[in-house]
Amino acid sequence: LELESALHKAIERDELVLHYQPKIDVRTARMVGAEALMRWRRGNQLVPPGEFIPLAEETGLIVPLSEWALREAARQAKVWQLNFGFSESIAVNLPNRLFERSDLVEHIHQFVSQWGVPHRAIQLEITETGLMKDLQSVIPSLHRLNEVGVEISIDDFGTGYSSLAYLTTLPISEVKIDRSFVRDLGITPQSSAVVTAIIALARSLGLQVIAEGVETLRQMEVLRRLDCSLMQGFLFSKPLPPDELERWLAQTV
Ligand code: G
Ligand code: G
Ligand code: MN
Ligand code: NA
Repeated sequence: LELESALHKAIERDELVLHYQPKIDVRTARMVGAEALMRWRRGNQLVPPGEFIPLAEETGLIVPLSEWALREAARQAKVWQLNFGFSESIAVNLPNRLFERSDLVEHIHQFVSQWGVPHRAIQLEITETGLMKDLQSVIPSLHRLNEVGVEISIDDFGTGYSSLAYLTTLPISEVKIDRSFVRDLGITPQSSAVVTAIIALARSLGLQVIAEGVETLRQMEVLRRLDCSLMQGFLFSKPLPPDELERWLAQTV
């Protein structure tokens, strides 16, 4: 309960921060976008999302928290646009209950207008499991977001048993191969079979495909051989505070 009221105040007290992990195109070794990951600066501690997102979801605080993240990502995109000519998108993780809200598109419109960035400055990640669980209530948002130019990426892909038939009807632009398959690449034949299948599926649907959780050169090489050149992971960079992302930002122009 104490944590809950502290989290409640965290937004107004300006205790939340976004860290950013670059998405890399290994063909050029350049950043092609970044994923925003929330942290809570509590006293001199930096609390990772695993320790407060579940509570936020239970208590409903996830709604103002997510809106804060969207607004902050739009602001950051503008700052990087001005300082570095940044024109890629920042991916924000949203739980399905946000996609179920009919005012999601209006909120995003408000934030990007406020900061004067295009809608495509914001990309949204929804987990495959979340998507499939509430498919019917999430679909209207996906279409409306797609219409205004906000791209949707399916996070943790390969873990959620989604129906191929459904996927082809959804206005999504990217799938992120789940870290668990990437981890076992070059170790178990099953993992490379799954990754090969995901890449083939994504290609045939005209989707962009990115591998997350890339930690070793070996994994990177296997992925390249499978014709997947977009990657994210500790091999390239952990999630960084905004000022430390500058090394990558300076390369995007
Ligand atoms: O950064 P870290 O590895 O601790 O993130 C753990 C999990 O928290 C990840 O699954 C990530 O998607 C999720 N997460 C990080 N930031 C946010 C956020 O802003 N909103 C939501 N809903 N989840 C987030
Ligand atoms: O669920 P989601 O994909 O949003 O999770 C993002 C989380 O994954 C972040 O907390 C981030 O710190 C973590 N992460 C990013 N790169 C790597 C990596 O290479 N290895 C591992 N184990 N975790 C990573
Ligand atoms: Mn994610
Ligand atoms: Na993920």
